[in-house]
Amino acid sequence: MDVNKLMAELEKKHPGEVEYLQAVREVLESIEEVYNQNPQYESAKIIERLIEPDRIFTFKVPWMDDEGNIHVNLGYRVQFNNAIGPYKGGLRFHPSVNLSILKFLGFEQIFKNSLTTLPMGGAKGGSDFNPKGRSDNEVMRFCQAFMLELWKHIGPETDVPAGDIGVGGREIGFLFGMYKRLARENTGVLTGKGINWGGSLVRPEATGFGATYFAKEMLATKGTSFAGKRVAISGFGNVAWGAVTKVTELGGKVVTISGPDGYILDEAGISGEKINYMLELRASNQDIVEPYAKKFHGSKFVAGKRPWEVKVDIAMPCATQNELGKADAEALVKNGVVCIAEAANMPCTPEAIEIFQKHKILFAPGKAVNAGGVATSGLEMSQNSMKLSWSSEEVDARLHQIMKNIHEACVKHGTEKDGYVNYVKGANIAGFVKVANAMLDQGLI
Ligand code: NDP
Ligand code: 2IT
Repeated sequence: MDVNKLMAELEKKHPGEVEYLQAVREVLESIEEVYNQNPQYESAKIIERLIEPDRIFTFKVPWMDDEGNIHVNLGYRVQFNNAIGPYKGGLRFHPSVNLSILKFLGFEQIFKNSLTTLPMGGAKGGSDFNPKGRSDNEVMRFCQAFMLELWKHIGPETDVPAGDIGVGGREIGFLFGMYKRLARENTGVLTGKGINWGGSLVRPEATGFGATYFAKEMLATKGTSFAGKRVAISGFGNVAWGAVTKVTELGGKVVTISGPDGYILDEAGISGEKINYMLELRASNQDIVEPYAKKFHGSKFVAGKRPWEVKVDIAMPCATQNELGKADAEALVKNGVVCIAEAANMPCTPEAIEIFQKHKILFAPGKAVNAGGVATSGLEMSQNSMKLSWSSEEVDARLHQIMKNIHEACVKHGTEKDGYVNYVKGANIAGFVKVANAMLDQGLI
């Protein structure tokens, strides 16, 4: 495989799709060696078949706001690969959403889902709809209009969407209600459902909890743990909330969260009622963290900055892609960081990752660290199929075991000659091999 040649061709076909090209390059560079050792992959053109989505649906979403004004947004579903199971992946509602972002997310989802060991293919979707400042009724009308088109392309054995940025329990409810009405069936076609209508316990917490379990395993390879460690977290959404909760439970002290307006520094640690307040802050739909500093004395708001300048032992980016760049990585390293676990999807730029790896610091990529979210979606699908529900202890125990297994797979495939674990390589190889072999088994389709 010639990575640069493949990338040049891809760039020619999809100029300007920066995030998608970034995600593909990372995977190709990681798997190059394994690919070249297995000529059957090359002769079946596995890479060329894997880097293009199976299909993309694009549609308009017209909806009416509370004042009677009409808006038209764009809706998408990218069905990337279903070699190991039905298409599976979240929906993102954010004004920045475009095809490049959804293709990067759908591509990463293939390998992430493969790592979970559960039968799920890769997909992603969403809209450039901005939920900021919208009422519940507006969000409902938007979700209904979105589903009016999406429902034709999904189904419990075909494609199972879930949440992502801007899509949480409320939105899944509105989407599910409309799907049910259109399809005239009550199936687990979305995950992240409410607990009274087919949802799984622990799904809301799963991404943040899973990320923390994974980071715990990383720290254990160095004989250490969260106890007494200072932790920087970015974002203040679903994933950040889950991570703050579990890190605190394991004895770590979370000193930051952040929003598009800046970050909060709370030297006393974000615990107890402050964690509950994060949910209020998110639900306020205002996109700002500043009110936290007004509510909790002793904490401070740092406007327009990211939390990576704070001296911490562990960093867990939980907001969005490319939110931690070269200068941030340099600052973290200078301040003695020992572990970076990506809880968001692709939050660190390639330049930042290079710095962490050069300094042999524990660093693991989103597709391994945050796989607990989709893994628990997979467990929701299992419970829906059985028409049974498991206790939170049972779901949490399965999630914990899955995260341990993913960590083990990364160590197995990513350990370098000097003993350093390259988790990026490990995750990409372990995720890729299973999908590639499934594609070989199933012939040219
Ligand atoms: P939420 O919508 O609950 O929270 C997203 C957070 O990221 C908010 O704080 C949000 O601020 C911030 N954010 C989003 N876009 C931007 C941007 N362009 N610039 C700055 N900040 C931004 O989403 P989640 O917590 O669910 O998702 C967070 C990350 O975790 C994403 O990368 C997502 O893909 C990933 N993830 C989510 C999973 C899930 O199950 N929910 C599973 C695995 C990964 P605001 O929106 O206010 O701008
Ligand atoms: O990025 C992700 O893995 C998610 N947003 C969760 C996807 C899912 O199907 O639960």
